[in-house]
Amino acid sequence: MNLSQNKSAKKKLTQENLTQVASIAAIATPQYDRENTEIGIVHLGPGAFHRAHQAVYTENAMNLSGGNWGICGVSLRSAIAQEVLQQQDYLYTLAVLDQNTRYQVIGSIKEILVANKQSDDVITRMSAATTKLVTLTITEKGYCLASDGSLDLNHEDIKHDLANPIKPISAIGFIVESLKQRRMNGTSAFNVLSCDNVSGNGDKLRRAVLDYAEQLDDQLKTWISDNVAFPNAMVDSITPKTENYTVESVSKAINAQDNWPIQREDFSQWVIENNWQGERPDWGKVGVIFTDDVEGFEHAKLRLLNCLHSTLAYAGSLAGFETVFDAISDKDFFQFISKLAQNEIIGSFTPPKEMDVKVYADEIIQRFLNPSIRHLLAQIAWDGSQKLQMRLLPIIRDNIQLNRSTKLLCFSLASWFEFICQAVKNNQEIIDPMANHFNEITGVLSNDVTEVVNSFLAIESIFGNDFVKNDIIIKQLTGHLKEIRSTTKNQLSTLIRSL
Ligand code: CS2
Repeated sequence: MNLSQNKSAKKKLTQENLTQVASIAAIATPQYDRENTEIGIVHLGPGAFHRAHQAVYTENAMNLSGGNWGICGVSLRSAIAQEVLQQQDYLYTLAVLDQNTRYQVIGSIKEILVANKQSDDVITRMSAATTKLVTLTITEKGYCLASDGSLDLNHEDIKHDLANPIKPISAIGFIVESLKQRRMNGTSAFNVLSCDNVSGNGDKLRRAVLDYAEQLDDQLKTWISDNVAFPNAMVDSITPKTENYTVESVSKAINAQDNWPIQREDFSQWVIENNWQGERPDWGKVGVIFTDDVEGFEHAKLRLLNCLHSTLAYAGSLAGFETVFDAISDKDFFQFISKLAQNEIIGSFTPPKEMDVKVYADEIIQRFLNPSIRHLLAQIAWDGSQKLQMRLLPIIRDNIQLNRSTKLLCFSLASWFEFICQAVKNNQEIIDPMANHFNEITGVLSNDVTEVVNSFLAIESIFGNDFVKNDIIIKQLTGHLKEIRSTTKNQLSTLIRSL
């Protein structure tokens, strides 16, 4: 999205112009007294997904039941969201893309702070007694974990924060510093709710927070452990990034200039582990599921939706497709994706008892076929080194354990290898925290597929140390990589058909 192009003669979407927008019958607007609503939630990472998902559930809960659940979004690095949204009183439009597009102006975000410029303000906000809940979408890499699940004490951000705990830059550093302040001030703790596509996200975050606190103060660690809940949660809604056409079409529909609307599909799901006490918005009344078995939901979502997504992203990009819709509309890709789901993913995990997992998988593939959504494969391809650890590698491991086939899963992994190799060869930008590493590993430019596979599998922070010793996996990966390399872009569908 090029924000500088969005100059228009229209009035801006602001609190003042909200009545005018609300007069357009088809546009939903906040129904609660927004100006007198206090901030009760601090959200770390107020990107598109947060604004399309948790902020919307909170908006709907306040529309229904009120409450002081305004959100303070904390951008950890970039100031863009603050710059753009401040000018529109933090209001923005959600465009729900289905057969007909539905629009809702969201008012739940009331403030955005930028952590690397306003760290004191962030800690003040997080320590305030009015803040009851801290939620996060910081992506996989934000958890700063080592491959054994502990906090990576060698991570640059963590090293920085441990040396400067009152001026942190990482989400973990902010959480611990503000809990420390609350404890000192006699303010009760907040609960922490992770909303990332990370399996066991609450448990992983808890571990990271406690490991960090332990480095500073054992008593603080114990206090956090006794007082803070970190429920696990599964989140789902396909949210393609905002494009210039989104800005134009939304501004036209609401007859006011919205410089950063958000688009997403109609389907949305949020399942939260029911293991916490304390106040929260009336989410249960607006569709959030509270359950004891969040793991089954998490597995189903990460292994079906996200794994299939990444497979489409890498294999689909190699075949020259641009969007999820384009790739899944190809009949060979459709069949391959369905086969991968049925033969190798379903059966690798225990789904929740209320879920018919075959129907769930079919519904996901139907969601990919939504013609109103232009979800770029390039967007999904970001951060593969982190994402695949959550959505692909655990399935391969479980299938090995269960003596099940890993052939198609290895095709997906080999597609990622080739995707990275081609990017390095062609000097294209790789959006991944390990991009520098990929540019440096020797095997990446090799014509010998065995060398390529071994160089990737040797990256312990991604693959641990089991894959590199597994001859069957190595054979499948080298075999697929060879096939991919001896196939032209246009023939990749034919190759996929033969799998
Ligand atoms: C996607 C997800 O970008 C990606 O990696 O797989 O963002 C996906 O769209 C969401 O998890 C859907 O809930």
